Amino acid sequence: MSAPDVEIWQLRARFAAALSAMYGAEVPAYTTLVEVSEAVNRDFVATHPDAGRLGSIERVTAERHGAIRVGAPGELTDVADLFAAFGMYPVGYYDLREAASPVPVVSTAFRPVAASELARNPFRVFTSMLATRDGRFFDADLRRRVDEFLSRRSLFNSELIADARRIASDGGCRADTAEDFVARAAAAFALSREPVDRAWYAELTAVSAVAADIAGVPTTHINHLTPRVLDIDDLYQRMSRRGITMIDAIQGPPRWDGPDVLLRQTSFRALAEPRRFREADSLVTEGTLRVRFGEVEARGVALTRKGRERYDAAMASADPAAVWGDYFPRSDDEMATQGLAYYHRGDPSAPVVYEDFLPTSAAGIFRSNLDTDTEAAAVPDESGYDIDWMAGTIGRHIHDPYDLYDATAQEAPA
Ligand code: OOG
Ligand code: NI
Repeated sequence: MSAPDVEIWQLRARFAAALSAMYGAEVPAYTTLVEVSEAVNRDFVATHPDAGRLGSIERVTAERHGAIRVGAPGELTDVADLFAAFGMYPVGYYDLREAASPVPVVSTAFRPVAASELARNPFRVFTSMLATRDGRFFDADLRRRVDEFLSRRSLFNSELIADARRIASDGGCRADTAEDFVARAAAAFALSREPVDRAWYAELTAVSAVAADIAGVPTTHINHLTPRVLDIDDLYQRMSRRGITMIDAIQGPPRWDGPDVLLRQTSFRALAEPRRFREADSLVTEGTLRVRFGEVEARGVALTRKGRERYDAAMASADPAAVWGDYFPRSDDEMATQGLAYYHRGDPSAPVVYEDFLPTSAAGIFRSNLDTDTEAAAVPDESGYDIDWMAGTIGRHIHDPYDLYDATAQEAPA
């Protein structure tokens, strides 16, 4: 085809906006969170002359990440094909089964990989797949029944995926098809009105609330959509003052007066949402589920491998805030000199922003919003899940975040 009217990045921006509008209609507390985030950012910019050091206020205000969860390898492959039409590619492999309190999923994040694309629109989606092959969480009988349930559903229709593949290879689409394509893509993540099978959902919940959220229902949905703020401590206090109960702590590095690194996140639990249930006698009743929540994040400078080792060591301390200054210098100059963080062309006034996630925070965010824990059985893990398994399954290279930061650091700021 001739040059597309609507480019991939414009489709990505529209997709992010469509999901935001849809999620706001589904979860009203999200709209409150976005409003408070915008107020925090406005006030921060007004009082901090260097507020733009981690990104323009336009980018930060428009910035969101989403989280979705799927059940089967084929579903993950469809997600990869769909997101490629928005210029979002898999970056990083996160194994949340390895967390101190395990969650039975393996994950990646779909996002733009080039700094210039991130600058145009940085939308990213943390995507998790249920680890049904891992015998520590699913015995053979349950695994068989979950896989059978999953094989009967179809999260994305084949026309949508075929259109996505075409758009990805054409680098965009015609103006008259863009709106419809974005609307159909967003609709695939809407909360289903189909009744939930009460007994099946309850059986899965007993094993893992995440398993129920993923495989207890016939479709997938946005689990959360996260705005970015420039001062997450301020956000936390403002939300608490509005009577919204936040989780106990901000996840990730502590607040301090030196350069912010990586990612700090916090969340609140969404209110019960109305859902319809199919009971044992086939009657449909009204009920509620509390699964979805609101999350917010603040991003800092990306750490090098050496910086990340420091980070992990500091976080392993009983009180990271108390010892942070023993691990990290107080200025970007020193961070750059010691090779702890990425800066564009070595210029300490030009941090490279961290664009990825943190497995410990991710596991913490997952779990803080669940009612029940998952017990892992003491059997060997024979699932074979790892980054190579995932890459082979979806038929795509999974980018190493460090390779991307190395490349970005060679470039002038976008
Ligand atoms: C994903 C949790 C991970 C984050 O921001 O670390 C995540 C989920 O709950 O599905 O979104
Ligand atoms: Ni998240």
